Amino acid sequence: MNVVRNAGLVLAVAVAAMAAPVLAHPKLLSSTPAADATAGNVKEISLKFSEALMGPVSGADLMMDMKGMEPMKMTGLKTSVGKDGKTLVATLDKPLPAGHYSLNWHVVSTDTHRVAGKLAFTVK
Ligand SMILES: [Cu+2]
Repeated sequence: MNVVRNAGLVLAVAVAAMAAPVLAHPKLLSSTPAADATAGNVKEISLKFSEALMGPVSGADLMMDMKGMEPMKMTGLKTSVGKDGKTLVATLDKPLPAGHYSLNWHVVSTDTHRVAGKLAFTVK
């Protein structure tokens, strides 16, 4: 009886230990511009995450979306990790022209977990 009960306890502890790192997946907390927002004079896009990021393997592509056309990749985008270590910052040489955009981002947290997503916004 005791052996069976202890085996169950050991298993429960092992499952809890395995589940713990999942909590450390980088989660997007907020962004500027915000998702689906309309903004003016956008020269920088920042995404704040819940975990510290590894800069060299985190990045993003900015696409301009036009009706009836393939999304056009915007050139000159540079990405880096902000001073807080948890913000992905994408900067442009000059403010974006008016239009609809999608930022396809990917980040790797310091626990090596990779998460990707898409941020859509409009520039007026
Ligand atoms: Cu993780």
